[in-house]
Amino acid sequence: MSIVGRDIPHDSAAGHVTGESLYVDDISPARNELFVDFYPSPVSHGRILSVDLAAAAAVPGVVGLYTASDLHNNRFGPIIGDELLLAEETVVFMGQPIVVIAAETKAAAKLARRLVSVDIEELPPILTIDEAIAREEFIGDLLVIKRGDVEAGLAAAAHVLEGTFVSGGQDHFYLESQAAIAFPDELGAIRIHSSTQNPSEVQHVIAHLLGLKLNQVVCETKRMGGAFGGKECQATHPAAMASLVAQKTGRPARIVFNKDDDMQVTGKRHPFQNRYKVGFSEQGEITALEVQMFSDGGAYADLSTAVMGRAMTHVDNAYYIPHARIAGRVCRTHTPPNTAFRGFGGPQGVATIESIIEDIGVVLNIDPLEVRLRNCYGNGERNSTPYGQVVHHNNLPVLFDELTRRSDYRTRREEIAKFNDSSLTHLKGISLTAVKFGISFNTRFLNQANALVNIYLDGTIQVSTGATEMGQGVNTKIRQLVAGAFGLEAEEVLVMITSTEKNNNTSATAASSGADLNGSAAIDACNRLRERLSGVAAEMLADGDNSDSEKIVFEDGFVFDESNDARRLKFQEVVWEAYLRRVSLGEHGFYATPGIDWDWSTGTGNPFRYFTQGCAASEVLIDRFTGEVKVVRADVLMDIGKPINPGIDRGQMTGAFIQGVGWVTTESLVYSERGELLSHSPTTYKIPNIHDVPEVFNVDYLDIENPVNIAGSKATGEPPLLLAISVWTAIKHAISFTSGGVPVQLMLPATNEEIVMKLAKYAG
Ligand code: LUZ
Ligand code: MOS
Repeated sequence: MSIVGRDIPHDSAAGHVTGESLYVDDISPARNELFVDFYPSPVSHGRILSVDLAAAAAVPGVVGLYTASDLHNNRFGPIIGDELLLAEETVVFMGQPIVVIAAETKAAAKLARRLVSVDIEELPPILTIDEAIAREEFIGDLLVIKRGDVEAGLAAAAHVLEGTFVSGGQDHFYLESQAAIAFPDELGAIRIHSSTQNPSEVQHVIAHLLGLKLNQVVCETKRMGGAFGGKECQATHPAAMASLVAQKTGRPARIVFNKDDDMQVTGKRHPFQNRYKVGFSEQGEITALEVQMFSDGGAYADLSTAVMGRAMTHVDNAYYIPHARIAGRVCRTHTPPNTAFRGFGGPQGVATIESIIEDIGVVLNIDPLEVRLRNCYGNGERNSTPYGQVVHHNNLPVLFDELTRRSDYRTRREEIAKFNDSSLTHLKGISLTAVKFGISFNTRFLNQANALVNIYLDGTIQVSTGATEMGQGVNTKIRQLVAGAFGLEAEEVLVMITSTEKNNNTSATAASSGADLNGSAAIDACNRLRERLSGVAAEMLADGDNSDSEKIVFEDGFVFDESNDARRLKFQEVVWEAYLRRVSLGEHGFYATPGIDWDWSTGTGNPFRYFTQGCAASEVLIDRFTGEVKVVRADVLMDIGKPINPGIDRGQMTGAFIQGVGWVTTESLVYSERGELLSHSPTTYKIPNIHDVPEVFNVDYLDIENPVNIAGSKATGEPPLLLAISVWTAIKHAISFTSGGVPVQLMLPATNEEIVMKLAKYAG
């Protein structure tokens, strides 16, 4: 049986548990190494009048203090290039770095940070989406996707519902904070080890800011202790600070953000405010949808316009909408630039339509599941998205049907109505929602990857790709794919450290596409190696006769002719013979996702290679007096193709769902009126723990081959997070028992406080 599709353990599972796995801050200190810290802006918006570094410079052990003028370039950014590494005349968010500090010890750096004196004239900050809209402070262009005639669709509808969906941000809360260590190399070069999803971008940004050529900067990434999108772009800042110090001092320099700094100065998931008008029939069939989406981009563009694009292409979710106008605008505020976060705008789009559907159910007094089924994308008809991509191989109808049955949804919904009638202390709610997540970067050129596969003389293999391991198991999947290509056990293959030295111009490990892209590139290399080895093996097996390399198979560590498997060569023997014959045992592979295109000038295209789909049914129990929520049961069912490693995908489904539960319930970012993040540690920012895992939690997948992706698999990193929206809609369902037939306007996250306030409001 092939190693592909088998449940082997994560290649670092043991190391994660024993502590042997190395993270950036575990790398033994180099002789001469410096600690790097920075002075953060104490205000959200202001004009810098003067910077006085004398007192900080006098601290024993302080080696250097650097400001914007010490950089070759200060301006960068992944899409728009509007970002400054170090503030110049103005500061635009609280925590914005102004001075980089290099010191012999952490204590000296800390003291210097206290003694830096920056005189700032405080200016009024824009801290909310509403203020930004009022002042017309936007980032990028107005984005529009439209189909059909929305006005006519609304006019013809039996019902029109208007409302606003509001969601808050979310901190990535990776266990390993942002971290990097920079080593000066000969001839001005820099070698950097960074906790980044995007080594090539770290390379690019450092070269640009320090005035180096790209070939003078090498970025390596062994692994991250979680990332979740937070290290797709924002790992560059600490890496650049450490590199600046390495360049200026000629000494190794390490920076590791502490948790409070990390939470206060890095961007989050984008808050959204989506204003909508939806038209629907008496039976709940959606005829038209108009949505104006606003996101809080923070002070700089970062990836905000791409995040908005994904939000806009996901607001349809599982549902066919004949007439649609979807507009998106990124607002500029004086908060840290918001960034990629697992789902990348998708959750904010999907939550909007799922909320709308919940409300349609309330207005029509029917089960929202009936509304979902009535509007679900079809097969062969009613299956084109508002942006024109057809949903092929649509498994949503099967998923809805199967999960409704497996979760016993209908019976439980009836029981919940009875329970709510009789309980004076508690309310229950249940909801079954779906996800259809588009797989591919919505920026076309990012959908490429390369790989290096080297076979050694003992028959073992090293593979290197641009994929970065953040705990998600991409290395294990690539290991299985490569081992499978040669009929070997996983142990014969090692996935090596990610480095820009081996794989050039790589994309971030992001958009759930790490294994798809890099696994495909690795297999491309393996295919050519196998062809060459087949030629050698055919000659070895032919004993002077004509050889047929087409018939050579690699299985269980052996190489043989499928028409005559009596004679089997050990893989290692063939490798050795190839070496003696001077046949190359190394190969470079490449993959570019075919068939994708996108055009913002029309808001149309086929941005996604395929869709990962799923459904979840969640039941909540709410304490009427405290607003406390418990998810008592959740059932998750997904189409994830043929998993390369079912256990790892199950882990992704489980973890993403729970991370989503945090987003929709407890993870509330609280700011002061000056824009200071007050909830910047685990004591004030509540992520889910083991007690928040549903008592009954069924996670499963349909075993359906995906014809358009590597080994028939589908991406699983982000899509399951969006299924936690069923917990939030279940809360809406519970509260709707008290709202007297009126749709429940609920903030996301639905914190205990939010729930209590809504219950109080409806109680009068
Ligand atoms: N990053 C990106 C992403 O640059 N483009 C995307 O479409 C995307 N999607 C999800 C996560 N990261
Ligand atoms: Mo991402 S949100 O870095 O896939």
